[in-house]
Amino acid sequence: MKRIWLPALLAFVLAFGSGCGARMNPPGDSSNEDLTVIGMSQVGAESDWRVANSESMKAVFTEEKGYRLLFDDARQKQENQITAIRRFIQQQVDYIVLMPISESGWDSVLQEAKEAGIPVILVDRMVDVEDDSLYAAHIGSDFFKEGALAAAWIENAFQETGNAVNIIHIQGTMGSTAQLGRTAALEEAAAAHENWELLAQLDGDFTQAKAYEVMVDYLSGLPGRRRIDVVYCENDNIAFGALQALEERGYDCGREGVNIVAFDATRGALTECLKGKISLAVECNPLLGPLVEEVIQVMEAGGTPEKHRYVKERAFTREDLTEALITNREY
Ligand code: GZL
Ligand code: ZN
Repeated sequence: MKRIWLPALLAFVLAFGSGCGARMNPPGDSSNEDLTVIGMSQVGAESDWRVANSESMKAVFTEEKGYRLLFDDARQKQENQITAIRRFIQQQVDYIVLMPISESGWDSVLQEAKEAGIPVILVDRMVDVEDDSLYAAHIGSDFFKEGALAAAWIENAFQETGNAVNIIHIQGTMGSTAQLGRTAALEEAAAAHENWELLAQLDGDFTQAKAYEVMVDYLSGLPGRRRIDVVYCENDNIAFGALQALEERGYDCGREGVNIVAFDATRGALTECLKGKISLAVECNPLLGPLVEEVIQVMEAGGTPEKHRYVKERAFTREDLTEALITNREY
């Protein structure tokens, strides 16, 4: 037993003994120290979008391009992200890249990163902090705008009928910027259209399994078949779960039946859209790796990156799609 303490002590001294503020490689990492060390805290792997987002990051931050990427998957728990950030601080990484699962709860750990002199770059969703000097830059989507695209499509699809538009709203991870923005846009549009009926708001947590579960619960709780005009799904994986639950109960999904509106526009959703099962696929771009690298390059050169950068996004209906277009998309 006693033999193991010496190497551990040695590693500890090496890791922390000389760490008086000098940038250094993580303990036990003796490779060439001129790599830019990036501590990356990813939400998890809850959706196709998230997987594409992670792949985009790993494709950019390679050793060949001069980076050492320390990638942590938080498995959908904020406390795991906070633990990872504290570990990155201890390892004295050069940059922390955070894809925050929710907006709240970040002030203290980002303050610790600031005191350690490590810039934080936010990707995808936002954080709600008192002091916005706690992050150097944010790159993501305008989620309210995405929701507004969907609401405009619903308005256009149902304008000729004066009667009720029955909508089921399945939300993403509660408290995440994507959920907050997409929800606000629908609720604002519903308030402006007295004939829009929000039949239910269900928590789908951005996963297919949860969406299927809550949709099955909802449908089996109905006295009988109810006319459902729209199911507003806050991401594609929610749409896949809702579609499965609806079709199992004999609902016809498409322009003449239940109109499924979904966000992300991953290849899977575009395929369902081309088949006519999803009526509207609103794009949310996960390929943010190159934009994060641009921010890091600006900072490496001593510059100040723009505080917020929003990616351009559009929406697709069946008429916009072909097999070739779908095959050629990157995610
Ligand atoms: C949106 C992102 C959301 C996606 C979901 O930018 O935060 O999280 O829409 C993912 O697929 O789970
Ligand atoms: Zn209107």
